[in-house]
Amino acid sequence: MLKLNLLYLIFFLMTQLTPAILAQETHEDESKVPDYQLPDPLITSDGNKVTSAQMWQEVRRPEILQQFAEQMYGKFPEGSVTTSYQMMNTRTDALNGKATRKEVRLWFSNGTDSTYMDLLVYIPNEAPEPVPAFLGLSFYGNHTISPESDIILSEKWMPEQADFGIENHRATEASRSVRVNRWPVEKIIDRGYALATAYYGDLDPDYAGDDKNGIQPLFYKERQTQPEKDEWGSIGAWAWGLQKAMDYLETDGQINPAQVAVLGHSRIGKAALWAGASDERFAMVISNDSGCGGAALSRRRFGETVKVINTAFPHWFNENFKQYNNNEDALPFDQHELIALIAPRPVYIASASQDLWADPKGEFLGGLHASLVYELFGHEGLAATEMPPADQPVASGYIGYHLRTGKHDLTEYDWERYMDFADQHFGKGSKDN
Ligand code: GTR
Repeated sequence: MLKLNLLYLIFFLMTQLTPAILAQETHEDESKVPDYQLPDPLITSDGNKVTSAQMWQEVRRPEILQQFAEQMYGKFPEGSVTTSYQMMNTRTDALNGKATRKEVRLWFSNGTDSTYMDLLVYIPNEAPEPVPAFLGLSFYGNHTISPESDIILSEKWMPEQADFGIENHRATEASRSVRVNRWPVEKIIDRGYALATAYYGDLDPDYAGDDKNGIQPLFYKERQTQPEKDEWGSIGAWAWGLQKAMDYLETDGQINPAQVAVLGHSRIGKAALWAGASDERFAMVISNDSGCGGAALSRRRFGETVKVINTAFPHWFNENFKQYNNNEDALPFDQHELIALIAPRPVYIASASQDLWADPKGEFLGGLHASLVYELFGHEGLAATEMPPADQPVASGYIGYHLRTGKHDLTEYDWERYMDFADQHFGKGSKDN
């Protein structure tokens, strides 16, 4: 008993003190940003200058992609995991008749074990089909993002959150619709877009120290108990799930698979960027407050740093990434090159003024320094060289950016900008504008 109490005390102190210790190591003070030199996306690993879009696509892009996979997000493992689709529910009268709503269960199986991800899809009834779509994962499940109360209640593990009706790590009826503020479903439908979403914990529950849950074990080779040093962590698993959702959308018929924008907030924004960088089927990528390990430059060491993120969330990136703790200058890349991997497809990066932990300026610079790759394709990247004032989006080029006034969140203001950007690039006039 005494031993158990002692263990509990150690655990308690670690969880309480670690963030405090880490916070002391960080700063949110522009004058403390060190001098740094960013790797040049347009110099190949054997020192040649990239001079054309073709050379970028054929030589340089694959090099950078491989480095991000091996050194940071982890390689997607090869293996014979198959996917099958089970249509759980369909309604054509969702949202008072405005939308068709489908719940599709994607079963992943290696022949012995299986697991699933529930994809919730809303499609506008009045827009000409096939429609463009937004695809993104949520933090608390499909039943939280919609005002409708007949959506499958997730049975998967969730982080405790009393305010959201989560008890013993499971959602309850009280969890329904608690996240509608982040998902303006009806507005998205009114503007002629479909929305597809799934719970990120269906792919990998977001906690460290257990390598037996989520989808990774389906890929383990005999006697393997955890991903290899260069294989995927949780962010890789979430990105993989987005790719599987895309596989489904390609078969749906009501959705235009050539116009799918992948979007994510915060840690899921990191996953959306990685999904869009590694899978060229995503026609647009949207990073909302993705910060460290997302759109923000690591070498600035402003707010959250590589060491801090790897310590607080050791399961997000691969093992190799830990060698860059307090060693950012040794990274073979920086996050501007993650954004460059998305070129020439449009990408939108958003920050929030009070979200200094995510380093808004570092996120802006991530976009700015990706611009020269867009220019190779004859596109303007970010249409500003200085960070714009709050609430003044810069979105005329292929890299959009805004700094929203307020805190770390995904708001209606953000969504409106993303829909404007999608209107612009998907060439659609929505019904009401
Ligand atoms: C924070 C983490 C960030 C960001 C955020 C979130 O604790 O430090 O990197 O991912 O969580 O996902 O809300």
